[in-house]
Amino acid sequence: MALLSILHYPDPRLHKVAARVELFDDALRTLVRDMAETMYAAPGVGLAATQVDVHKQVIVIDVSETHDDLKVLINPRILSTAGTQTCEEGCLSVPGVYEDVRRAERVLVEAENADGRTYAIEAEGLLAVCIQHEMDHLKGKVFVEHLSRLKQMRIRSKIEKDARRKAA
Ligand code: K1U
Ligand code: ZN
Repeated sequence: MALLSILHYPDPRLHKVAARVELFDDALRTLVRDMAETMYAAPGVGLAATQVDVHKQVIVIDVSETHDDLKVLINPRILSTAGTQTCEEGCLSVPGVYEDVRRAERVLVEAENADGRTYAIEAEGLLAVCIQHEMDHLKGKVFVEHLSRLKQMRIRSKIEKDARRKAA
């Protein structure tokens, strides 16, 4: 297994649109294992392949406290949504930034697992938020892009300031 490097906003590679997975082979299963290891080590509750510079529709999520409920979503598609919720989100690609984002409260999602079997997940609460956040990554969208222009400008200045401080 291997820890993968996570791209940091505003890296333009975070805006690439991920391609559908057509081949469910050992290379895909290795990617899934490495992504899960990277997510748990970060630590985080989700990770999209885009964030590790692999532009395929692959997501790993585990919102359990015990790290024993890994969900693998390949080629995810939302079948239906209900309600709205506002939840504070973070992102491993935007370290140190936490902001409220409004999303659907419940989602019904269909996806393939690492063996290519199609299954459905009905999610609510943090799992629903996390699925929507990670699906945004696959479309090239980072959560800060849900915020106002002013907030985005403040976040960019904070990131630039942090980078200057780190380089000094
Ligand atoms: O996409 C990512 O960068 C992962 C992100 C997922 C997420 C979290 C919260 C709301 C929406 C999406 C994270 O995992 S950020 C880190 C985090 O939330 C966390 C870290 C350790 C323990 C619990 C949560
Ligand atoms: Zn993220």
